[in-house]
Amino acid sequence: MKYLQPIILSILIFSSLLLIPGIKAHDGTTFEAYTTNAPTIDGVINDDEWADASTATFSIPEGEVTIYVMNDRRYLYIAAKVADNTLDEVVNVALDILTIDFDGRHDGQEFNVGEDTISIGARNRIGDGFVGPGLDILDDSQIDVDGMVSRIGNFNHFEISHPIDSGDANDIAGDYGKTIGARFLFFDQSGSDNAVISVFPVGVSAEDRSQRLWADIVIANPTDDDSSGSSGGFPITEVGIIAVLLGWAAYFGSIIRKRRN
Ligand SMILES: [Ca+2]
Ligand SMILES: [Ca+2]
Ligand SMILES: [Ca+2]
Ligand SMILES: [Ca+2]
Repeated sequence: MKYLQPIILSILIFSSLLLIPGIKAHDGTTFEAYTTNAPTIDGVINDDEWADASTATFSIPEGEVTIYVMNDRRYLYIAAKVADNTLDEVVNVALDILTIDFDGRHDGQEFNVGEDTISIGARNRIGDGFVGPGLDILDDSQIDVDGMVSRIGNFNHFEISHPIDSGDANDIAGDYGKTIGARFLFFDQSGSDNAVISVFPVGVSAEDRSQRLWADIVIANPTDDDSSGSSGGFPITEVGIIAVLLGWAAYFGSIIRKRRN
């Protein structure tokens, strides 16, 4: 059985390589931002409401795209300001769409069965789907997406929200501090002869299933105090008990004084 030893050894080395975090190399972009102010999902990216977000800017054929990512205690918020000369909305023929595909397991492997994908398109068509058994995208039975898009100047503004943990097996199951892989797909079908799909991170393809070079989203830890229950100093109940005790002390004090007189 001596010949088995090199085989077992190489299996051990290979599996330990798989466990080294550095191996699941994503592209190096990390979005991580907490906000205490939930943005209004109305298809208008106001600088104020997205001031806390992590951003990335890159070029597409028609100009620039800026991506915004942040989370609060319940939701992941994503927005994109996309240079585009039209907001196309011919249903099923020419739609401008923002799609985000997730690597929920953050394994950097393949975009595979069960993984989460969300989208917001022209006419405010929202999508919450998953990779089906045939590797096609199917709709979730539980839709956990809110989103809107509008056109401002020469830009399309996409805003979308998705729960950190919806409880749906076909969605990301995030938690504070957890890292999730993501790629952002921008479908632009300006005119019938000019369909473009731009992808972030740059260099990632829309067709390739490999998640190796996707970006990272870290679900940021809350920076605000959870002030429910005991708000700084004395909890309400203790203040109440002290007030009652002082009241009784004053009452007995007055009785004692009366008896002495
Ligand atoms: Ca808004
Ligand atoms: Ca367009
Ligand atoms: Ca869902
Ligand atoms: Ca989903």
